[in-house]
Amino acid sequence: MIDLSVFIKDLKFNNPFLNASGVWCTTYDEIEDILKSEAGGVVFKTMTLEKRTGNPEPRLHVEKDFSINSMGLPNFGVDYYCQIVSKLKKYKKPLIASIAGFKENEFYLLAEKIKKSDFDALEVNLSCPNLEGKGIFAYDIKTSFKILKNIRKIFKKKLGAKLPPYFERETIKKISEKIIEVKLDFVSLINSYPLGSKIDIKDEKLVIKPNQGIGGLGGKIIKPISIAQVLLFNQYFKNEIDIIGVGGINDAEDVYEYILAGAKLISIGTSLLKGVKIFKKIKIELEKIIKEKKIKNLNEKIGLIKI
Ligand code: RRO
Repeated sequence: MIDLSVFIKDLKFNNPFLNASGVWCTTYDEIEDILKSEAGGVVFKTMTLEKRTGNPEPRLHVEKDFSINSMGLPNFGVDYYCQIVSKLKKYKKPLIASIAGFKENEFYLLAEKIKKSDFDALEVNLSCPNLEGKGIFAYDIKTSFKILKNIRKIFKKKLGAKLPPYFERETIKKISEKIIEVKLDFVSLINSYPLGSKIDIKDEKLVIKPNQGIGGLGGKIIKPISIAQVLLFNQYFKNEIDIIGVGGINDAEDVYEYILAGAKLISIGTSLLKGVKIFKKIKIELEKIIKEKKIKNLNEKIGLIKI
């Protein structure tokens, strides 16, 4: 038996595989499917204070190498998730809440509710690309860190942030330093690339409807973007903050690449759209790689890229 377990501080995951928030994690049944699968834990759909139906359809387009979504945060509202989380404790896997506010104060109200619930960890989603008329919080660094600093005072369990891609090394250095200062436990890198679009030339139409047909880009084609973010953040974190790598993971070679770049856990988004069997496939493949490479534990390879 190969030991795939990993820890974020004292929170144990039997293996490093999670879903990316948003995929297969909105309804009770979907969340339970993930917990019954080979996944090491579950991240819930990003929740808001009130229930939301999200953006108009069509709002998701999937192809072999990419997906474009403009879901617009459909979810049942924080109270629903805080209620069902207690029933899901029996699976004995980490249960991670994901929250997003439209205004600063909403983040604090959400964090207070999560604090009183049975969630094991909280991911603050600062990077939703699909809210009409709203920017991405994470690109407003001052407000983002005010929010994270205040949530850190409220929420004492494992706390992380979901970030978008950044475009300059200096920005990543500055943000990394602030994350260490605020004492986050983890970051998820990255949310979907914010501006993606596709036109179907047959009917000369945009494939998704909301936001001028432009939405978050995910899947295989964003993997190099995400790997570079993980490499840079890991370099600046100096082992103080754990990284969850997200973007274009479809097999165990992708997982291994993220581990070498500096991720401790990985989340699967676009490839999970076809169902939770992906977790078993990736686990079997990863065990094979570990045997072939004759390593004892994945932890010994985190960030150990040769230059
Ligand atoms: O619901 C969405 O439109 C959505 C969210 Br909250 C997110 O964080 N990332 C994404 O690609 N879509």
